[in-house]
Amino acid sequence: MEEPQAWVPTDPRARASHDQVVAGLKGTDEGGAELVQLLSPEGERGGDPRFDAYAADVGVEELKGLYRDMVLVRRADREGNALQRQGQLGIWVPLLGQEAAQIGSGRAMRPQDMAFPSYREHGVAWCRGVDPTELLGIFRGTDHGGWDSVERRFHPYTIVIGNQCLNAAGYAMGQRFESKVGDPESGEATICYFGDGATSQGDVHEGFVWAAAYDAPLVFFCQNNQWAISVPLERQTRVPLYQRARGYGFPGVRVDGNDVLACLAVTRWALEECRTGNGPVLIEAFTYRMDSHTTSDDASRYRLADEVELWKLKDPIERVRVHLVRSLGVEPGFFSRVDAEADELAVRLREFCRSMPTPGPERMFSEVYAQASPQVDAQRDEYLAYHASFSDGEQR
Ligand SMILES: Cc1ncc(C[n+]2csc(CCOP(=O)(O)OP(=O)(O)O)c2C)c(N)n1
Ligand SMILES: [Mg+2]
Repeated sequence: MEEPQAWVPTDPRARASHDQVVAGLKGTDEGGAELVQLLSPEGERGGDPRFDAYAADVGVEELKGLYRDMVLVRRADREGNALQRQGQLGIWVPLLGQEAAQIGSGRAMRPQDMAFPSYREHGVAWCRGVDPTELLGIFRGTDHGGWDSVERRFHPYTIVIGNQCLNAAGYAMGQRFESKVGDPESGEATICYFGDGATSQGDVHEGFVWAAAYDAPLVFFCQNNQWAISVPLERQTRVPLYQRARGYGFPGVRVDGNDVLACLAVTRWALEECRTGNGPVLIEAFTYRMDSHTTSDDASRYRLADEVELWKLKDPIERVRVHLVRSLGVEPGFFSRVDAEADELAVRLREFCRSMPTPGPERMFSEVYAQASPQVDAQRDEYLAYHASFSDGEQR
């Protein structure tokens, strides 16, 4: 009698290969000897001779502020996920696990600095004063992000992988050409966010080359969350990503991306370098995406649960909470108040999302250009006439 055959998926992407599993595990190492860390996963404060000065002013109140930022941003993120599951959003891109990288670097910016995000930077948006409700339209498919990118100094989200590195390089070159670089107080700098997978894109390479050739005041902030959807870090590079900067002629630093204090200090240093004319700089924030790539992805198909469990022990929020309680004697009342604030934010987000108006068919034409365009106006009129031609008047 024949042995029953094991079920083999016809689509090879349906199951992680042996190589992928091994590569995924290798991607979870500790970050190496050069990792900059000021707060250990156990909540113990360490030191770093190069970067200590950049966190010296962070006392208990400032640390409480960073903790609050991370808790609120995580809550907004979890609500985004839930709203997608409830059918209120088309998709959500979770930041779970990357709160420290985003809040630390986001709070390092000065008002005059400019930021170019990818699509996962909800924490950086928060630091730039973009309310989480303003992100919802992107994921509900009703707008491309409602904020004024010039006023907030925060560019629209970029979905095309790595493309924002070119936009940021051009912007930072402009800052240099317009002599906005040099003064340690009023000088300007730009920060550009991208992922580990993006480093394999030509746009990122070109951004590195142009920024270096023109001494642009640009901090390249790579959140290495170990995965580019189902592709592990080992498929992107043979050397740690921060070491790539050397080949372009500028410094690269690897920071513990789950350590908000270290991310704040290293990014302050990098922005100062850029502001005073010593840019560009590459920061690799060594972190982990604890959720799936998006709500359309199922990470359990390509990575082991053990890996996620390992990274939960390095949770960026928990280590700050432990430090605040054990070393700085912060009372439980503070944590309850932050939790209550997170609950209020969640209610506000849900109510806002459910009451968002559905735009009419003219909406997709109304903000293509800043000024009226006869071509777009003609396309709009034709489209509206087509809609009006349905006898039941329904928009299709
Ligand atoms: C130019 C381009 N190619 C492919 C995609 C599809 N895509 C979306 S996200 C992604 C992976 C990006 O990984 P990474 O840069 O590590 O960022 P992460 O999502 O992990 O933050 C890919 C390939 C895209 N959006 N743009
Ligand atoms: Mg990634």
